[in-house]
Amino acid sequence: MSITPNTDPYALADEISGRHMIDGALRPAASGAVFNVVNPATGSVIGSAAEGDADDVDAAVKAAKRAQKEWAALPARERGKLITECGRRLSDHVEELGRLIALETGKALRTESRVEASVLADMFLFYGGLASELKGETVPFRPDMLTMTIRQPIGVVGAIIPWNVPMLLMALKIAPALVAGNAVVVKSAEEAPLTVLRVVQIMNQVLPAGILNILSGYGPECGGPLVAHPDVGKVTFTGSVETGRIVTRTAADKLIPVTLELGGKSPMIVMADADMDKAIAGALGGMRFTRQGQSCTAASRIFVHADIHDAFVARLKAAVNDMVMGDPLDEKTDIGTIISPQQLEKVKAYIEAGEKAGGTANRCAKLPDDPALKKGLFVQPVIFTDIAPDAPPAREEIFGPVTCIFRFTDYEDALARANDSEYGLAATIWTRDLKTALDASHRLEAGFVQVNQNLVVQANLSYGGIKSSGVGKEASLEAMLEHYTHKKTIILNMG
Ligand code: TXE
Repeated sequence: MSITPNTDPYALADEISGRHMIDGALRPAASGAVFNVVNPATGSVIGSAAEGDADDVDAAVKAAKRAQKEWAALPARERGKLITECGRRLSDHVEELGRLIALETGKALRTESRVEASVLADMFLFYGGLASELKGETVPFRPDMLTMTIRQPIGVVGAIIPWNVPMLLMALKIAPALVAGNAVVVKSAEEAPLTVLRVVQIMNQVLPAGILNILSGYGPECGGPLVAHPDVGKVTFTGSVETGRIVTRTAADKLIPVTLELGGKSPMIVMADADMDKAIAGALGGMRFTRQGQSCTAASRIFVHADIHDAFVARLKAAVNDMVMGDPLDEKTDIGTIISPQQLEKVKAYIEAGEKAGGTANRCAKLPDDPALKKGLFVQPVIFTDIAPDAPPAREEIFGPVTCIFRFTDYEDALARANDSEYGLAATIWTRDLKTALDASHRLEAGFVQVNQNLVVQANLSYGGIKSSGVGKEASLEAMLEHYTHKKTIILNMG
């Protein structure tokens, strides 16, 4: 049986509203409670989500626990084939999922939402093909002994995801966890519960019931009990540093492992010898203004050599001024909306604080004048110049379309300032000099350093931060082996 794609996002939002996916079936919250899902471009309600609590968590974890043993007993390649089939089915739904996520999160369809939907399937195709890598080793010991290691699944994995790139961030967690033989219970973000529910619904056409469950609900009421549930053996979380700490404390009481992907304040260093065209394109991509800066790897601190600083700023401002803000579903739109009124207030407060601290807020692009969007959560992207390095927008994660540009003359100084952050997720350097590129690659304090380019997450490359940006890696074979299995040592004494 396969679900027919529905590219009318309003009809689809209505169709899948108000339910969790537990044990292979869409069902309402045990309490019957729901909360509204709002289109951030208009402020109108597009549907509802089940408001999960500890009872729903318990039902989902019980279903997962029941189903996991049989799933783990399947030959790994059989599981891999099913996950590959999920990837194929999801690739038939790119347009549908892209439109729904645009409606739900306000990310522009052409520049962001369709892209997220199209890379989603790839994550499942990648991990599906890695099933045969779930292998151990034999260790020479004595001729009458066989000493070996095997990889075993953890059991039930709890995955808590945010709203900024919910489909992809969910896939980074569930694809390796499922291939490794675990069952998963996902807790979606309250701001974006519908598209990920649809993804799980599509996957449940292929997977045995109970292997992949998803709950919607608020953090402390639904995410909290998921982390605390005695039958959840591992938690994987993407979100804020603050919540990451709460999740880790609960996990510590249970002595279970956690993977954390938290925030960032990623630096970009542009040397005087950089290829200006490439650096401008890199800054445009890195700032993620098309996602309203709502990205953990956003290049939110740009250090530009004094020789090229003014030209760089002028070109960057001109490029952002050319971007079109508007209805996320309109193909002409480059930049959509902020996710929620709370986030909008937070972004505005940072802009104000930066101006109070003496920074120059260069507001770029034009706010949409369509009356239908007058309640939309739009904010003009801001490029701060001449801002003090200790002003709040220069140090804290904003998660909005705000970047700070600083001038430097000395490479060592730029490097020290780039590293002067509590975060360490991503960093880029732009130069034609190989020695500087290599030196910076080694010395930049980040989990992911790129030279003269700005790639997004790749399925086969480790991704994750150091310092307050997280614990553990996602993507790649390593994530599946290290974070979703444990290594068992077996010694057979035949003497
Ligand atoms: O994050 P939260 P929010 C950063 C970004 C943003 C800020 C706040 O700076 O402005 O965090 O965003 C669930 N137990 N990032 O409030 O609260 C919650 O329901 C268990 C960076 O959205 O961390 C949601 O599913 N779970 C980040 C998820 O945690 C709890 C992406 C994330 O929400 C919980 C998102 C609890 N007590 C925000 N409380 C990135 N690294 O990309 C909340 N949750």
